[in-house]
Amino acid sequence: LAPFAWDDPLLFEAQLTEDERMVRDATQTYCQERLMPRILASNRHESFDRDIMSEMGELGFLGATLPTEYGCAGMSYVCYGLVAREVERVDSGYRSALSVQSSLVMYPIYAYGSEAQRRRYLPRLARGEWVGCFGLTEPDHGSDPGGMKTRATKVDGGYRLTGTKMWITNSPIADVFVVWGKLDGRIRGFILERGWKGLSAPKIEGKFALRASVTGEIVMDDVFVPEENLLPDIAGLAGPFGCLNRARYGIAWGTLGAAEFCWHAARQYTLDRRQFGRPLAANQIIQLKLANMQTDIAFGLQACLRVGRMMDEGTASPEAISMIKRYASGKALEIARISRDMHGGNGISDEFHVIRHVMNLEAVNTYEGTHDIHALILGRAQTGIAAFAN
Ligand code: TGC
Ligand code: FAD
Repeated sequence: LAPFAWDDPLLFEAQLTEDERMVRDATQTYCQERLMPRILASNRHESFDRDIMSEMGELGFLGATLPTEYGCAGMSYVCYGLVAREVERVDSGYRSALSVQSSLVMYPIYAYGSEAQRRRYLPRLARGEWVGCFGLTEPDHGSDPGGMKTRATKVDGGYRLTGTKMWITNSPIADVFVVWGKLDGRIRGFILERGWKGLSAPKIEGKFALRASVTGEIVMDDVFVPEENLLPDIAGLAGPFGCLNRARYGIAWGTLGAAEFCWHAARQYTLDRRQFGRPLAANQIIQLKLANMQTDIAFGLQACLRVGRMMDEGTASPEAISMIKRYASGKALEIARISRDMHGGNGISDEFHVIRHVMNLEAVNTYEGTHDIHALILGRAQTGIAAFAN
């Protein structure tokens, strides 16, 4: 019989191509050598290191699935997932920066933008020279973005945009803002740039999650947006949701990276720590927890890889993506909380890193569609009844 690898029980590795393993290994080296040493201080002091965007740009992580003619790496969705997993193994905040820039800013400019918009923005965003943000959520409209109040009105040469976006990753440091607002009752996408009159992005202070990621508002007070900065090829909620599909896919992979960190930490800690004269890992209740973590992560990785292959062949549905986003982020939060408990008092110290993952994963379960909203998306798809509608 074949041997059992405790850390790869379903032989996930063997299902990757050599190129995919190379991308994963290079990412892992960068993340462990360059990101891991910075995270403790960044999280403690609630600061995002802007250099990380340039470093990720240099490595080809930003807009990685977009074509090389715009300065992007032209990677597969499976490779993008493998990158997200390694980045979030360190911190969900760093993966947030990657997801927003790639799936929520570069993707809509590529998919819905004019050729001139692609040429102006994509190469700079790919290099990390410019940072982008994505404004959909508003103070009064989170799970129901269709109710947004942000309004555009047509004026000579362009539009005037007024409204407020809330909980926007990277807005305080953004150079480019992809913002969604209603024009004649239809949702449209606009590309705004830092420094425009009437545009500001105050930081939201005091977050207990994603402290190494900067979050803010976007306040638009009658901002003039030239005609050429409207995304021409999309109208309706399908615009922002087309971007969210890709970001949610990356989150599923990423959260399993965070979960793997917490599982491995729990295993090592309980092997090393002795109570009642023997390792904690010698107790049945501890082994049960480790077995659950191992199983949930192994199943989750299989599902992510499957959906990644479907993304690459063009057969992944939004519902399949909802399923893995919900499963992976929910399981990762559960695993992080249990790992925290298994570390005893040390579990609340940031030096063991697990409590940081617990706090981050609380937010990851809320953004990009909450855990329950994804259940309702799946419920609607199998019953034909929208539980969230009037
Ligand atoms: P609904 O009637 O379902 O759909 C309206 C229109 O949108 C289309 N559509 C999609 N298109 C592509 N992909 C999808 N996943 C789509 N889902 C819906 C749909 O076909 C329809 O098109 P059309 O042409 O007929 O108009 O709309 P609804 O308002 O009933 O939707 C309800 C619900 C719950 C599904 C939806 O609103 C939802 O998913 N809410 C969650 C909101 C959310 O995810 N916000 C994310 C904000 S961004 C963020 O959190 C970034 S964090 C990033 C980080 O830091 O990593
Ligand atoms: P609500 O929609 O008010 O939900 C509150 C609770 O009610 C949740 O438990 C939800 O599941 C539940 N609920 C809502 N509707 C229903 C229903 N019909 N049936 C049953 N339960 C329901 N947004 C952006 O646009 N861009 C970003 O870059 C971005 N970054 C973010 C970064 C962080 C750190 C955070 C925390 C959020 C970010 N968001 C961003 C916003 C995020 O997408 C929203 O917080 C999320 O969509 C939930 O919306 P809400 O906070 O308004 O919660």
